[in-house]
Amino acid sequence: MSRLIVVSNRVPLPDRNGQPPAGGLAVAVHSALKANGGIWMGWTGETVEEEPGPPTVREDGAISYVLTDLTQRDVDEYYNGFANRVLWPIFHMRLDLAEYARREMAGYFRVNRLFADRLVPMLQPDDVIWVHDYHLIPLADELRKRGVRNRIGYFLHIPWPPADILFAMPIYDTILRALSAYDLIGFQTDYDLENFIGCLQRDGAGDTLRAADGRQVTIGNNTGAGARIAAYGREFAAAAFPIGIDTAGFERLSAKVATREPVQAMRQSLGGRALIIGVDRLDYSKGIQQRIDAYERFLENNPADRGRVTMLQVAPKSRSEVPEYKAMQDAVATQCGQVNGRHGTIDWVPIRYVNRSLTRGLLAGLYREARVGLVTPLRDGMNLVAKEFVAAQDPADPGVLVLSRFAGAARELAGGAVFCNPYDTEQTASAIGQALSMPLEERQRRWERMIARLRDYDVAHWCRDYLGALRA
Ligand code: GDG
Repeated sequence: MSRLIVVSNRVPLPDRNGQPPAGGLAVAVHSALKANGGIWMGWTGETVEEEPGPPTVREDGAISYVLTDLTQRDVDEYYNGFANRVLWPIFHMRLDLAEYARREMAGYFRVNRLFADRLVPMLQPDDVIWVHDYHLIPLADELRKRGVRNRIGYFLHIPWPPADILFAMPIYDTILRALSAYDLIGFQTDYDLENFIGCLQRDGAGDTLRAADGRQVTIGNNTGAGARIAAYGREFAAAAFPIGIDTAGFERLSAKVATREPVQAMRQSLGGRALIIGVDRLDYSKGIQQRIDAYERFLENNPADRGRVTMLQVAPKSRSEVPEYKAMQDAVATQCGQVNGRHGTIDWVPIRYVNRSLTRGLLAGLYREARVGLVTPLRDGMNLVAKEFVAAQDPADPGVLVLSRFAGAARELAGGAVFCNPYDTEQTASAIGQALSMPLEERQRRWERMIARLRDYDVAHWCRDYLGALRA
């Protein structure tokens, strides 16, 4: 079988023993690369003063890791600029936070050209190329301009917005058109796929939108939803591939660490109180502030529960060079302090806030300790925390997932999670109450529905499905 070439902004490098970093995507893609050999290319995460020299290549068996440096200007314009101050907010429907700068747009395309220039000399004619995420949308188009005719697939990890949102972005049409250079575009859910097709239709590409085999374009029911599309003079496929986690691995990990010291210490410190847990990169899309408001409302509405619950919010810093993220960091810290000041007593702290990263093992143990997992993004491509929380539960006494209906994961976890609307403080507060008082039998029934899905469609399955469709 042909080699696989993976391109993403950052590359999860294996450790000295060749083990990929823990985390579903890295493990699954690593094993796909190992199977037929290949390359994983991306940015080192380092910046250099002058134009970056040739990429660093690290060989590990059949896999070559190819890493390129970027200049500070590249990082400011491509990464902190257009990717994280335009594409990220727009795709998460935050028009109010998008900051357009022509210079940054130009930098975004310049770095994509740099990636293309680096990649072309390494390619063999039958290599299959898989590009990841919003940082690299124009890459296939740049490769085509350099004569590359290989199969090229793209997977978008974040949501695709409706036309009225996308069209507010200058050069939205260039972005839309660039995607037609791929052979397969993967989205997290059928809702994203629908939005994407809606954008093509509204952009006038709809005249040529039809199934390539003459059938109507069809979008099905999430997994398996797909369409063949002819637009902008090219034919390509687009489909939903909801990303999973390493379910079995996470189940084992959480059971193992449950008896370890840090998790035991946490249990002891709770003194019998029910734990409510939230885990997110500190990002405005995750609805952390709305969640804390809802928790406070829950405390106000249920005086008897004060002193009987503890919320733990883990929120490692993220993208701290982007102003909106820096501001949010201060806002969340202030908000936690205010809730604790208003409701705390001499022997009870309502919210424990950890503004740094914990180890994966500890997280797995804490999820298992929790009675409620609060996952309340305002918009999220998938949200792996929701899936990890479910996989970490003790089958004999599972906790309850309270999940925003605006997370991609809501598509698969319907029937198991308690849904909430994070914009509705009162409703989210009652969802917390419902989760805390849910009888064991109902908790088990809901959990079994969710875990069955997660075991069946794990990250390895997702990876096979995507690559199967791309190679087909
Ligand atoms: C993007 C899309 C999509 C978090 N805190 C710690 C920690 N984490 C880990 C979680 C989880 C991962 O980070 C976060 O994944 P999410 O899916 O929740 O969110 P994004 O980072 O925004 O990811 C998202 C995803 O891509 C995959 O396609 O689901 O929608 O936005 O695995 O456990 N890990 C450790 N310590 C922490 O403190 N070790």
